[in-house]
Amino acid sequence: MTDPTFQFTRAITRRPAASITMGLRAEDIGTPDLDGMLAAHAHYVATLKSTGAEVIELSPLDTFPDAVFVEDTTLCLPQGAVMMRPGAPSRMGEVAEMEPTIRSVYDDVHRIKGPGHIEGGDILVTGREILVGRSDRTDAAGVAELTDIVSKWGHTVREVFTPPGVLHFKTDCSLLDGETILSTKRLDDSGCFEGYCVLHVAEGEEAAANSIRFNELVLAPAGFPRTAEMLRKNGYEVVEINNTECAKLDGGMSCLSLRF
Ligand code: CIR
Repeated sequence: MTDPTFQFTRAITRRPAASITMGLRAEDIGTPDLDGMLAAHAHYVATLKSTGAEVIELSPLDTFPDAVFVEDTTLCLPQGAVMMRPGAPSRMGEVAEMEPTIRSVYDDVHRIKGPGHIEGGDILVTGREILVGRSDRTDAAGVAELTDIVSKWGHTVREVFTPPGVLHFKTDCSLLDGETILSTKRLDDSGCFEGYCVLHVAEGEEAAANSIRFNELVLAPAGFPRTAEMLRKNGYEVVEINNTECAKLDGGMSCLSLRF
């Protein structure tokens, strides 16, 4: 039987636009280089495809500098999809840009209407529940509206908290299989993963926590060798992808695709 938390037949990505230099960032650590980002993005897409999945590759959207981070626009579940309502005002319009593609692949599509906000980066779907991290981008009203929608599909939502100063819940964690989570120690210390099997990223390699399990592979950001080795020792097949340019905009592996 397939496990919908990490076995996927499709993904949606969007190529980075020249306006990526204007993307949001918590701290300025340098302007992202478009060519470097395009090369890493191509490797990312090729890796998803190498597992046999179909990847719908959307065109760059110059009007929305952060549109490459498609994960924040939609929650994709086996039963249907939910269009998000980003907490970042400059990202709101990305949702309408994504909706026609989502409607072309899903029959049941809902929208977070507001007034709350919620971004896909704050949502971790595990084998037993949906964890939603309140953050600067996701508020209680957004979590409540999502809960109303997905509980009709039989899902349980648990509200948790993203550590202060961390952009999204999944900036600090990822799902390795239905029951196993890769997490920073600081997030795990909050107690939100009680009952799960948790693997910690190596100390000083916190940015490696934003990885993704996609079919037989774990896509991990390059440059975190101790975490990659730990994952391999635990039996995971790891592909390391250059994330230097996306990291300048607080982005990582999960942000770059919708997977279903
Ligand atoms: C932002 O601040 O919204 C973008 N620069 C980065 C979004 C990363 N998305 C994600 O973690 N899901």
